[in-house]
Amino acid sequence: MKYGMFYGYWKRDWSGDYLPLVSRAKKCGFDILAVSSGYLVEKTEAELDALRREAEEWEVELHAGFGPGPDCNLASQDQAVVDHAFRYYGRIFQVLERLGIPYLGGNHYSCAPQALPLPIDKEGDRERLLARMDRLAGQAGDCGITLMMEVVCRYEGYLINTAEEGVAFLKELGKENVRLILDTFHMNIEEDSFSAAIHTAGKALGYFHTGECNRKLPGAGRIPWNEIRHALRQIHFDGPVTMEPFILPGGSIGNELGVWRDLSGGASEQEMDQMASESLKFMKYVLEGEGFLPAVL
Ligand SMILES: [Mn+2]
Repeated sequence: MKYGMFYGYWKRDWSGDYLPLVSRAKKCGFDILAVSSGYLVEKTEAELDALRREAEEWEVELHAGFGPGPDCNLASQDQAVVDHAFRYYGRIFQVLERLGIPYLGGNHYSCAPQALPLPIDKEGDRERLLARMDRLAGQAGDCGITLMMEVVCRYEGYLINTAEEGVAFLKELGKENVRLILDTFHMNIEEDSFSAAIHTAGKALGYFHTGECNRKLPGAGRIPWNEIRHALRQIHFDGPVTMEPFILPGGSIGNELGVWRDLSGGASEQEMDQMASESLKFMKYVLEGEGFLPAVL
């Protein structure tokens, strides 16, 4: 099983400054560094090649996510927006192929509901998205990329908020290279049961995101890790597990994600790394250890 960290843990501002984080992730024990593809498409070929070399040298896998804004909304009724979205995704796929990144994770290929005029046409958007995801999956497949559609909560999405909605969408779509991401932070808001949601996702579950209810590091809060661990084992999940903690206030990350207090406890850079390592040990114990879970954080 491979474990990752989303780069935003270490940053106060969104940025494409991924190079120094490759070795940092490795030194904390992670196999994967997850980055945002929106910045990757801005990089030169030389910068991309340097990032790939760094990742190879440190034996760190790079994974990527994308959170489309309204200008890249594949469910849009505006053909110009859809054309732009396909062109933009095309650029992302090219970059991911160059970096050897096998997955593109992300919201759900629409955009956040706050970015859209009300009322939202959920049924219409879903129909439009189905047709366009079919084409997008083909485009991704040509580059060897699997699309990981993330099930997100009501504050970040409106088309797929639960595992049940995700599985129903994938069933209608019928594409092998489109799978689901479940995220404990979002599940905590939308799902009746963590265990039932994981069983509902079953084989469609390709990727798992972890974080506490307040987006602290896994193990620092009250997410029911024992229940999650049993359910993941029962469905024989063996995909990547990447944590997405956000604990630093201020900057564009803190402001966008609502981190209004210092959840790090005033941690130094070194303490941030130590906490990440401890949380990773906890995560490995959740997924692969035996016996009852210890409280480690
Ligand atoms: Mn997530």
